[in-house]
Amino acid sequence: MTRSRRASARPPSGARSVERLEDRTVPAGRPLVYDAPAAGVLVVQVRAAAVEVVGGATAAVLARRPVAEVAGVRVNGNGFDVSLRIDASARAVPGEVHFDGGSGSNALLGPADAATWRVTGPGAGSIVNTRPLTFSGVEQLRGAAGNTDDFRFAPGGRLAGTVDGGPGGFDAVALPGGVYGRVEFTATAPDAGTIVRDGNLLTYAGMEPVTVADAVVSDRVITATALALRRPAGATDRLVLDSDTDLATMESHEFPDPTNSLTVNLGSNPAGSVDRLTVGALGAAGFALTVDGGAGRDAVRLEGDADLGGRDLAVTAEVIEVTNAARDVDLAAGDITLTAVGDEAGLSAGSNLPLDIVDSLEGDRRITVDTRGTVAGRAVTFEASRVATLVARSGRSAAGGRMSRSR
Ligand SMILES: [Ca+2]
Ligand SMILES: [Ca+2]
Ligand SMILES: [Ca+2]
Repeated sequence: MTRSRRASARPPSGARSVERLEDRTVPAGRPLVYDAPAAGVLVVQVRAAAVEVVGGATAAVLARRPVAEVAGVRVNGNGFDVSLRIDASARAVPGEVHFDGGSGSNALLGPADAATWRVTGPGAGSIVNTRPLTFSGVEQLRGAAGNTDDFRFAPGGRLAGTVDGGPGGFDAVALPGGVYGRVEFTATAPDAGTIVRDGNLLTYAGMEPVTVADAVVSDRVITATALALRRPAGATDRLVLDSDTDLATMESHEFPDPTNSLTVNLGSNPAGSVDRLTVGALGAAGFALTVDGGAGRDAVRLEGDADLGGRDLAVTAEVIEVTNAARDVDLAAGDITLTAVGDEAGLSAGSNLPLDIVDSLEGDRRITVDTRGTVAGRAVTFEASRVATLVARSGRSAAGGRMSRSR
């Protein structure tokens, strides 16, 4: 039961002044405290006007007290590997629900309805919806399936394990605020990856967009495949990296311009595939831009105007294009270095040596610059070359190229 207090009448003249209080609810009972006796999954819920702690596997009621007699719930992991699931009905608990995982490995499993999570310290934070729910000593956060989970990590927010949005629905990671020297984002699956903020590692899974809103970052490094770098519509100081194919290899990643440099690593892709990055119109951008295709075949296309304000532009990929069928492309930067190179190991020389190295090997290292546009820099360097490691089978030697005998 709750009651509200307020001072109603103005005090008579000369009487002691009485301050008018806001309406407030005051839980009438005392906290329901449950210390886990063993590892396992626990659930906090409200059933039949009672607050319950039940076993996740057995649904056995472990603790129960009428709602009217409860002022907050505290579940202690008590040193065990305990996970706590918050049933949506727990919003009817009077007062605060707190889960202290303690020294064990602990997961907090969110409610089935929409939840906004705030992680403000190491393994600590809250779910802020209609009822406050706080947690500490927690290693894993997991949202429910098919809902909206919004995870917000403050600059000091850390998690030793994984933050998982859960299957389906629309779940997001946001990293609002903060000033960082270096932020590294690595996509490991369409909905999973890592974010390292000055050494603070965050591992995520089951997410749709990832946004790093409002953070000030000097050097930003992003490792992900098959994507486009562009400005959101109407924006002049924000960027979006996202997949440019139906077969998404990462989720959308939006962030403010870094103050010093942006590095995009396309990473290693398997033989027969091509990592493709399209760089749209960046307009005025005051950061150095480095794109490195990494291992595997890579194609980078610069198809919009960009002025890096005297900072350098460097692109390394097998195929580099500065072109746009619809318009001129004007690039301005400090040093501009476009390098179309790539090692290709294990190419069989067969039994017909010497190879025609020019025709066979150089055809797919290419830099294309549309002459309608301009490429203006302090030093502009284009290099296209290929290094092949030939594998001879019968002791013959290759003419040209680099040779190794691996079998
Ligand atoms: Ca713990
Ligand atoms: Ca979810
Ligand atoms: Ca690659």
